[in-house]
Amino acid sequence: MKIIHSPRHLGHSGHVELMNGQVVPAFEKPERVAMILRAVGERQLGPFMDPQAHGLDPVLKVHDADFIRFLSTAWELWTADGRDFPALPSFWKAPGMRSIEPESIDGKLGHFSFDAGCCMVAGTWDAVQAGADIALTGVDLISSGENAAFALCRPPGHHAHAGTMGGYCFVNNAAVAAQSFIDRGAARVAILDVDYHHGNGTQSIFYARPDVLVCNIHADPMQEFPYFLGYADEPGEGPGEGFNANFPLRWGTDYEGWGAALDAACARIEAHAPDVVLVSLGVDTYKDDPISQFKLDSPDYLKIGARIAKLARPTLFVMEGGYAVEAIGTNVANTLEGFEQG
Ligand code: OKP
Ligand code: ZN
Repeated sequence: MKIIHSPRHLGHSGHVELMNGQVVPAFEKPERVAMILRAVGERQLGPFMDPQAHGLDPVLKVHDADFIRFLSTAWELWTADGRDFPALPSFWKAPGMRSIEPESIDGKLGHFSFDAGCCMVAGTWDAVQAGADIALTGVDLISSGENAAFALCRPPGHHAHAGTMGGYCFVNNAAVAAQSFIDRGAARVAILDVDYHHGNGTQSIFYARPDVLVCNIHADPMQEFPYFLGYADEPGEGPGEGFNANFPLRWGTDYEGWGAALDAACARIEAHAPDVVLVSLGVDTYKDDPISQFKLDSPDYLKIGARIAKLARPTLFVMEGGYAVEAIGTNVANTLEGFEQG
Protein backbone atom coordinates (compact mmCIF):
# COMPACT_ATOMS: atom_id res chain seq x y z
CA MET A 1 0.00 0.00 0.00
CA LYS A 2 1.11 3.56 -0.56
CA ILE A 3 2.67 5.24 2.48
CA ILE A 4 2.29 9.02 2.64
CA HIS A 5 4.74 10.99 4.76
CA SER A 6 6.59 14.29 4.92
CA PRO A 7 9.73 15.56 6.68
CA ARG A 8 7.74 18.63 7.78
CA HIS A 9 6.84 16.85 11.04
CA LEU A 10 10.48 17.46 12.09
CA GLY A 11 9.63 21.07 12.92
CA HIS A 12 7.52 19.84 15.83
CA SER A 13 10.41 18.94 18.11
CA GLY A 14 12.21 20.05 21.25
CA HIS A 15 8.91 20.44 23.06
CA VAL A 16 7.95 19.29 26.54
CA GLU A 17 4.99 17.92 28.46
CA LEU A 18 3.82 17.57 32.04
CA MET A 19 4.21 14.06 33.40
CA ASN A 20 3.07 13.47 36.97
CA GLY A 21 3.43 17.19 37.59
CA GLN A 22 6.96 17.43 36.20
CA VAL A 23 8.15 19.05 32.97
CA VAL A 24 9.76 16.31 30.84
CA PRO A 25 10.79 15.99 27.17
CA ALA A 26 7.75 15.13 25.04
CA PHE A 27 7.07 11.43 24.45
CA GLU A 28 5.54 12.39 21.11
CA LYS A 29 8.85 12.98 19.32
CA PRO A 30 10.22 12.89 15.74
CA GLU A 31 12.10 9.59 16.22
CA ARG A 32 8.71 7.86 16.15
CA VAL A 33 8.33 8.56 12.43
CA ALA A 34 11.96 7.68 11.67
CA MET A 35 11.51 4.25 13.25
CA ILE A 36 8.25 3.60 11.39
CA LEU A 37 9.79 4.61 8.06
CA ARG A 38 12.74 2.32 8.69
CA ALA A 39 10.56 -0.72 9.47
CA VAL A 40 8.02 -0.31 6.67
CA GLY A 41 10.90 0.38 4.27
CA GLU A 42 12.81 -2.74 5.29
CA ARG A 43 9.72 -4.85 4.76
CA GLN A 44 8.92 -3.15 1.46
CA LEU A 45 5.39 -2.29 2.49
CA GLY A 46 5.54 0.96 0.47
CA PRO A 47 5.95 2.70 -1.99
CA PHE A 48 6.45 6.03 -0.23
CA MET A 49 4.93 9.26 -1.47
CA ASP A 50 4.71 12.93 -0.50
CA PRO A 51 1.43 14.58 0.46
CA GLN A 52 -0.35 16.99 -1.85
CA ALA A 53 -1.35 20.40 -0.49
CA HIS A 54 -5.12 20.61 0.10
CA GLY A 55 -5.33 23.98 1.84
CA LEU A 56 -7.36 24.65 4.96
CA ASP A 57 -10.89 24.34 3.52
CA PRO A 58 -11.18 20.59 4.27
CA VAL A 59 -9.76 21.21 7.76
CA LEU A 60 -12.39 23.90 8.36
CA LYS A 61 -15.13 21.36 7.58
CA VAL A 62 -14.53 19.81 11.01
CA HIS A 63 -12.68 22.53 12.94
CA ASP A 64 -13.84 25.97 14.07
CA ALA A 65 -12.35 28.90 12.14
CA ASP A 66 -11.33 30.76 15.30
CA PHE A 67 -9.45 27.68 16.55
CA ILE A 68 -7.56 27.25 13.27
CA ARG A 69 -6.72 30.96 13.25
CA PHE A 70 -5.38 30.56 16.78
CA LEU A 71 -3.22 27.57 15.81
CA SER A 72 -1.78 29.45 12.84
CA THR A 73 -0.81 32.51 14.92
CA ALA A 74 -0.09 31.09 18.39
CA TRP A 75 3.70 30.91 18.00
CA GLU A 76 3.85 34.45 16.66
CA LEU A 77 1.83 35.74 19.62
CA TRP A 78 3.86 33.72 22.15
CA THR A 79 7.21 34.97 20.86
CA ALA A 80 5.91 38.55 20.53
CA ASP A 81 5.80 38.50 24.34
CA GLY A 82 9.59 37.90 24.19
CA ARG A 83 9.38 34.19 25.04
CA ASP A 84 12.02 32.13 23.20
CA PHE A 85 11.03 28.74 24.64
CA PRO A 86 8.18 26.29 23.90
CA ALA A 87 4.61 27.48 24.47
CA LEU A 88 2.55 25.58 27.03
CA PRO A 89 -0.98 26.27 28.27
CA SER A 90 -1.47 26.46 32.04
CA PHE A 91 -4.87 28.14 32.61
CA TRP A 92 -8.28 26.64 31.96
CA LYS A 93 -11.87 27.68 32.55
CA ALA A 94 -13.93 26.03 35.26
CA PRO A 95 -17.64 25.30 34.66
CA GLY A 96 -19.43 28.57 35.38
CA MET A 97 -16.71 30.72 33.86
CA ARG A 98 -17.18 32.26 30.41
CA SER A 99 -16.16 30.82 27.07
CA ILE A 100 -14.24 33.82 25.80
CA GLU A 101 -11.15 34.07 23.61
CA PRO A 102 -8.97 36.56 25.51
CA GLU A 103 -6.48 38.91 23.86
CA SER A 104 -3.65 37.44 25.93
CA ILE A 105 -1.78 34.48 24.47
CA ASP A 106 -1.98 32.71 27.84
CA GLY A 107 -5.72 33.18 27.84
CA LYS A 108 -5.98 31.96 24.24
CA LEU A 109 -3.86 28.88 24.97
CA GLY A 110 -6.22 27.95 27.80
CA HIS A 111 -9.36 28.73 25.83
CA PHE A 112 -8.36 26.45 22.95
CA SER A 113 -6.98 23.48 24.94
CA PHE A 114 -8.11 20.92 27.53
CA ASP A 115 -4.69 19.96 28.94
CA ALA A 116 -0.98 20.79 28.84
CA GLY A 117 -0.33 18.07 26.27
CA CYS A 118 -0.08 20.44 23.31
CA CYS A 119 3.21 22.24 23.61
CA MET A 120 3.95 24.44 20.58
CA VAL A 121 7.24 25.41 18.97
CA ALA A 122 8.17 27.36 15.82
CA GLY A 123 7.52 24.45 13.45
CA THR A 124 4.40 23.04 15.09
CA TRP A 125 1.79 24.63 12.85
CA ASP A 126 3.64 23.62 9.68
CA ALA A 127 3.90 20.03 10.93
CA VAL A 128 0.20 20.02 11.80
CA GLN A 129 -0.75 21.29 8.33
CA ALA A 130 1.45 18.65 6.72
CA GLY A 131 -0.31 16.01 8.83
CA ALA A 132 -3.73 17.08 7.54
CA ASP A 133 -2.40 17.02 3.97
CA ILE A 134 -1.03 13.52 4.53
CA ALA A 135 -4.43 12.29 5.69
CA LEU A 136 -6.19 14.04 2.79
CA THR A 137 -3.75 12.55 0.29
CA GLY A 138 -4.74 9.17 1.70
CA VAL A 139 -8.35 10.07 0.94
CA ASP A 140 -7.31 10.96 -2.63
CA LEU A 141 -5.72 7.52 -3.05
CA ILE A 142 -8.70 5.56 -1.71
CA SER A 143 -11.11 7.73 -3.71
CA SER A 144 -9.20 6.96 -6.89
CA GLY A 145 -9.54 3.23 -6.33
CA GLU A 146 -6.69 2.13 -4.06
CA ASN A 147 -7.77 -0.57 -1.62
CA ALA A 148 -5.61 0.74 1.22
CA ALA A 149 -3.18 3.50 2.17
CA PHE A 150 -1.17 4.52 5.23
CA ALA A 151 -1.16 8.19 6.22
CA LEU A 152 1.90 8.58 8.45
CA CYS A 153 0.69 11.66 10.31
CA ARG A 154 2.65 13.28 13.15
CA PRO A 155 1.59 14.79 15.52
CA PRO A 156 -1.46 12.57 16.10
CA GLY A 157 -5.02 13.91 15.90
CA HIS A 158 -7.70 11.87 17.63
CA HIS A 159 -7.85 13.91 20.86
CA ALA A 160 -8.47 17.21 19.03
CA HIS A 161 -12.06 18.50 19.16
CA ALA A 162 -13.62 20.95 16.69
CA GLY A 163 -12.29 23.89 18.69
CA THR A 164 -9.89 22.40 21.21
CA MET A 165 -6.41 20.88 21.18
CA GLY A 166 -5.18 18.35 23.75
CA GLY A 167 -3.35 15.06 24.26
CA TYR A 168 -0.57 15.86 21.75
CA CYS A 169 -3.25 16.54 19.07
CA PHE A 170 -3.92 19.82 17.26
CA VAL A 171 -5.89 19.00 14.09
CA ASN A 172 -7.93 15.79 14.00
CA ASN A 173 -6.42 14.14 10.92
CA ALA A 174 -8.80 11.16 10.98
CA ALA A 175 -11.87 13.38 11.32
CA VAL A 176 -10.70 15.64 8.49
CA ALA A 177 -10.21 12.55 6.31
CA ALA A 178 -13.59 11.02 7.26
CA GLN A 179 -15.38 14.28 6.44
CA SER A 180 -13.52 14.48 3.14
CA PHE A 181 -14.76 10.97 2.21
CA ILE A 182 -18.32 12.13 2.92
CA ASP A 183 -17.81 15.30 0.89
CA ARG A 184 -16.55 13.20 -2.03
CA GLY A 185 -19.72 11.13 -2.02
CA ALA A 186 -19.31 8.36 0.55
CA ALA A 187 -22.66 7.61 2.21
CA ARG A 188 -21.18 5.92 5.27
CA VAL A 189 -17.74 5.93 6.89
CA ALA A 190 -16.55 3.88 9.86
CA ILE A 191 -13.71 5.02 12.09
CA LEU A 192 -12.03 2.26 14.10
CA ASP A 193 -9.79 3.82 16.76
CA VAL A 194 -7.38 1.21 18.15
CA ASP A 195 -5.07 3.65 19.96
CA TYR A 196 -4.61 2.91 23.69
CA HIS A 197 -6.27 6.23 24.55
CA HIS A 198 -9.90 7.06 23.84
CA GLY A 199 -10.28 9.27 20.76
CA ASN A 200 -12.39 11.88 22.50
CA GLY A 201 -12.02 14.43 19.72
CA THR A 202 -13.17 12.08 16.98
CA GLN A 203 -16.11 10.91 19.10
CA SER A 204 -17.15 14.46 19.85
CA ILE A 205 -16.92 15.66 16.24
CA PHE A 206 -19.24 12.93 14.93
CA TYR A 207 -21.34 12.33 18.05
CA ALA A 208 -24.62 13.56 16.59
CA ARG A 209 -24.14 12.06 13.12
CA PRO A 210 -25.30 8.71 11.71
CA ASP A 211 -23.09 8.81 8.61
CA VAL A 212 -19.77 8.41 10.45
CA LEU A 213 -19.74 5.47 12.87
CA VAL A 214 -17.02 5.85 15.51
CA CYS A 215 -15.76 2.74 17.37
CA ASN A 216 -13.13 3.13 20.07
CA ILE A 217 -11.13 0.42 21.89
CA HIS A 218 -9.13 2.00 24.70
CA ALA A 219 -8.09 2.12 28.33
CA ASP A 220 -10.96 2.71 30.73
CA PRO A 221 -11.17 6.49 31.31
CA MET A 222 -11.84 5.76 34.99
CA GLN A 223 -8.12 4.87 35.08
CA GLU A 224 -6.62 6.68 32.12
CA PHE A 225 -6.42 9.87 30.09
CA PRO A 226 -8.61 11.48 28.75
CA TYR A 227 -10.63 10.65 31.91
CA PHE A 228 -13.72 12.69 31.01
CA LEU A 229 -14.97 10.91 27.89
CA GLY A 230 -14.84 7.39 26.51
CA TYR A 231 -17.16 5.44 28.82
CA ALA A 232 -19.32 2.55 27.63
CA ASP A 233 -22.57 4.51 28.03
CA GLU A 234 -21.89 7.03 25.24
CA PRO A 235 -24.03 5.78 22.32
CA GLY A 236 -24.19 8.99 20.28
CA GLU A 237 -26.99 11.55 20.40
CA GLY A 238 -29.94 12.71 18.31
CA PRO A 239 -29.63 11.34 14.77
CA GLY A 240 -26.22 9.96 15.79
CA GLU A 241 -27.65 7.73 18.52
CA GLY A 242 -26.37 4.21 17.94
CA PHE A 243 -23.41 5.43 15.86
CA ASN A 244 -20.80 5.70 18.60
CA ALA A 245 -19.44 2.59 20.32
CA ASN A 246 -16.89 2.59 23.14
CA PHE A 247 -15.01 -0.49 24.36
CA PRO A 248 -13.17 0.60 27.53
CA LEU A 249 -10.77 -2.01 28.90
CA ARG A 250 -8.96 -2.16 32.24
CA TRP A 251 -5.22 -1.64 32.70
CA GLY A 252 -3.31 -4.88 32.12
CA THR A 253 -5.53 -6.07 29.24
CA ASP A 254 -3.70 -8.49 26.90
CA TYR A 255 -4.66 -9.64 23.40
CA GLU A 256 -7.24 -12.08 24.71
CA GLY A 257 -9.40 -9.29 26.07
CA TRP A 258 -8.36 -6.73 23.49
CA GLY A 259 -9.03 -9.03 20.53
CA ALA A 260 -12.52 -9.80 21.85
CA ALA A 261 -13.26 -6.06 21.86
CA LEU A 262 -11.87 -5.81 18.33
CA ASP A 263 -14.26 -8.56 17.19
CA ALA A 264 -17.18 -6.73 18.77
CA ALA A 265 -16.16 -3.43 17.17
CA CYS A 266 -15.75 -5.11 13.78
CA ALA A 267 -19.22 -6.65 14.07
CA ARG A 268 -20.64 -3.19 14.69
CA ILE A 269 -18.72 -1.85 11.67
CA GLU A 270 -20.00 -4.66 9.44
CA ALA A 271 -23.57 -3.75 10.40
CA HIS A 272 -22.86 -0.16 9.31
CA ALA A 273 -21.80 -1.33 5.81
CA PRO A 274 -19.37 1.56 5.37
CA ASP A 275 -18.01 2.64 1.99
CA VAL A 276 -14.64 3.07 3.64
CA VAL A 277 -12.96 2.14 6.93
CA LEU A 278 -10.62 4.62 8.54
CA VAL A 279 -8.30 3.17 11.18
CA SER A 280 -6.91 5.52 13.83
CA LEU A 281 -3.76 3.46 14.26
CA GLY A 282 -2.11 3.83 17.64
CA VAL A 283 0.32 1.14 18.78
CA ASP A 284 0.61 2.41 22.35
CA THR A 285 -1.30 -0.75 23.35
CA TYR A 286 2.15 -2.40 23.29
CA LYS A 287 3.35 -4.05 26.53
CA ASP A 288 6.44 -1.84 26.87
CA ASP A 289 4.85 1.48 25.94
CA PRO A 290 6.24 4.03 28.41
CA ILE A 291 2.92 5.82 29.09
CA SER A 292 0.42 2.97 28.66
CA GLN A 293 -0.82 -0.09 30.56
CA PHE A 294 -1.98 -2.71 28.06
CA LYS A 295 -0.08 -5.92 27.34
CA LEU A 296 -0.18 -6.46 23.57
CA ASP A 297 2.94 -8.04 22.06
CA SER A 298 4.42 -7.41 18.62
CA PRO A 299 2.91 -10.53 16.90
CA ASP A 300 -0.55 -9.40 18.05
CA TYR A 301 -0.40 -6.52 15.57
CA LEU A 302 -0.35 -9.04 12.70
CA LYS A 303 -3.68 -10.34 14.01
CA ILE A 304 -5.10 -6.84 14.28
CA GLY A 305 -4.22 -6.13 10.65
CA ALA A 306 -5.71 -9.43 9.51
CA ARG A 307 -8.97 -8.82 11.39
CA ILE A 308 -9.29 -5.37 9.83
CA ALA A 309 -8.67 -6.89 6.39
CA LYS A 310 -11.60 -9.25 6.98
CA LEU A 311 -13.89 -6.21 6.96
CA ALA A 312 -13.14 -6.24 3.21
CA ARG A 313 -13.55 -2.48 2.72
CA PRO A 314 -11.22 0.16 1.31
CA THR A 315 -9.13 1.10 4.33
CA LEU A 316 -7.18 4.22 5.24
CA PHE A 317 -4.76 3.85 8.16
CA VAL A 318 -4.03 7.15 9.92
CA MET A 319 -1.17 7.21 12.44
CA GLU A 320 -2.00 8.16 16.03
CA GLY A 321 0.05 7.16 19.12
CA GLY A 322 2.81 4.73 20.11
CA TYR A 323 5.74 5.81 22.28
CA ALA A 324 7.94 2.71 22.65
CA VAL A 325 10.25 4.03 19.95
CA GLU A 326 12.32 0.82 19.76
CA ALA A 327 9.19 -1.22 18.87
CA ILE A 328 6.92 1.27 17.12
CA GLY A 329 8.26 0.39 13.66
CA THR A 330 7.80 -3.34 14.12
CA ASN A 331 4.31 -2.90 15.54
CA VAL A 332 3.11 -0.57 12.76
CA ALA A 333 4.71 -2.72 10.06
CA ASN A 334 3.12 -5.83 11.57
CA THR A 335 -0.32 -4.21 11.45
CA LEU A 336 0.07 -3.27 7.79
CA GLU A 337 1.58 -6.63 6.86
CA GLY A 338 -1.19 -8.49 8.71
CA PHE A 339 -3.69 -6.45 6.71
CA GLU A 340 -2.01 -7.13 3.38
CA GLN A 341 -1.73 -10.88 4.05
CA GLY A 342 -5.18 -11.11 5.65
C1 OKP B 1 -1.94 10.72 22.63
B1 OKP B 1 -2.36 9.54 21.79
C2 OKP B 1 0.59 13.56 30.90
C3 OKP B 1 -0.12 12.28 30.63
C4 OKP B 1 -1.23 12.46 29.65
C5 OKP B 1 -1.60 12.38 27.29
C6 OKP B 1 -1.53 11.23 26.38
C7 OKP B 1 -1.86 11.59 24.98
C8 OKP B 1 -1.77 10.39 24.09
N1 OKP B 1 1.51 13.92 29.91
N2 OKP B 1 -0.75 12.16 28.39
O1 OKP B 1 -3.63 9.04 22.10
O2 OKP B 1 -1.43 8.45 21.82
ZN1 ZN C 1 -2.62 7.02 22.54
